[in-house]
Amino acid sequence: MQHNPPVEKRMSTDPAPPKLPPNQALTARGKWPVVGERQPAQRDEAWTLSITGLVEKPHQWTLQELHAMEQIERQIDIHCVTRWSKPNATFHGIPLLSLLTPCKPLPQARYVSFIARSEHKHSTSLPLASLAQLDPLVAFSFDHKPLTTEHGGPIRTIVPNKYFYKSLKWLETILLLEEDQPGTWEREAGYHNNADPWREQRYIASNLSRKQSAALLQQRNLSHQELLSLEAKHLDLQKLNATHALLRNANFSHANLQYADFSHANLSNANFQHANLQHADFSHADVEGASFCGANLKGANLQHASIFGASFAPEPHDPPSITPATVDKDTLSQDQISLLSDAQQAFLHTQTS
Ligand SMILES: Nc1nc2c(c(=O)[nH]1)N[C@H]1C(S)=C(S)[C@@H](COP(=O)(O)O)O[C@H]1N2
Ligand SMILES: [Mo]
Repeated sequence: MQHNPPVEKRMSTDPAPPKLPPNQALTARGKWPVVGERQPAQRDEAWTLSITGLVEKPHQWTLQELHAMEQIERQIDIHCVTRWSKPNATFHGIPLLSLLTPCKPLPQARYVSFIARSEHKHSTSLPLASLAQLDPLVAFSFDHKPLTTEHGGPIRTIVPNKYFYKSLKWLETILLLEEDQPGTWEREAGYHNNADPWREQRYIASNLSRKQSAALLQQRNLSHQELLSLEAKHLDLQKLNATHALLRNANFSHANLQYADFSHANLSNANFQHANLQHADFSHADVEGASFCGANLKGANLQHASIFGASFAPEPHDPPSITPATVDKDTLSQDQISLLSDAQQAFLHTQTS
C-alpha cells in the first residue's frame, strides 16, 4: 500500500514559503506556462491509451474506460527546467502503477517509454524501478477542470520530483523496454536523463570542446549553430551574430554583447549576468529561465521573446551578489512582465512605469 505523508496544516495568516529546488522561482500566482508542443496530432480516431512492449498482458483502454476507473486527487509540485516552479497543483487521475501492474511487466523490462499522440511522437522515459518511488499520475484534470489541450489534455502524465519534461502531454502509448529509449528533449536539447530538480540535473555537459567553441566565438558568428552550455563569460562579443542559434544554458556573464543579434535564438537558461547588452536584439528569442541580473539592457529589444522564468532582479532567496538589471521603459511589454514571478514583476513595474 502507498502511504501518503500527512498534509501539513498551515495557519492562513502565516503562510510558510514552499521549499523550492535550487535555482527555481515561483511562477506568478495562478499562472501555468505552456512549454514545448502546443497541440497533439490531428487525427480522427478515438483516443486510446496502450500499455505494450515487454509486458505479459498488453492492454488498450478507451478514454471512456479510463474515465470510468477510480480517480484520485494529488497535490503535485511542478518544477520546469526553465526555472519556474508551480507548487501544489491539484490533479485528478489514475496512479500509473495501477494501470501498469495488472499488465505484468516481464522480468527483462527495465525502462518505460511514454509516447505522445503528437506529430513527432514526442517521448520521454523513466527507469521502471523508479516508478514505485515517483508514483506518477496519469492525469485527466487540473484544478478540478479537464486538462486543456495545450497542457496535455485529454490525458497526460504528471511525474513528481522530476523536472517537468518527464511529464508527457497527450499520452497515447506506454512502452516497456529492456534498453532505455531516451526522450525527445533528452536527445535533442541535452536535457539530463535523470532530471532530478533537487540535484539540479538540468543538462548534460557541453557538446563542444573549448577549442571548437573558442574558434566560433572568435568569428563572432554563431548564427544557426547548436552549442549546448557554451562558455563565453567575460568575452568581447560586440555585434555577435547569433540569429537562430541554439544556445541553451550558455554562459555570457560579464560579456560585452552590445548590438548582438540573438533574434530567433534559443537561450533558455542562459546566464547574462552583468553582461553589456545595450542595443542587443532578442526579438522572437526564447530566453525562458535566463538570468539578466546585473546586465545592462539599455536599448535592448526583448519584445516578442518568450521570457517565462527569466530574471532581471534578485529573488528573495538570492545571495547579495545578485543585483538588478538596467532596463528601459520599452525593453519588455506589460504582457510579458505579467508572466513573470512576483519579485520580477515588482522590480520591472518600478522600472517601466
Ligand atoms: N508531448 C509533449 N509532452 C511534453 C512536452 C512536449 O513538447 N510534447 N514538453 C515537456 C516539457 S519540456 C515541459 S516543461 C512540460 C510542459 O507542460 P505544460 O506545457 O503543460 O506546462 O511538458 C513536457 N511534456
Ligand atoms: Mo520543460
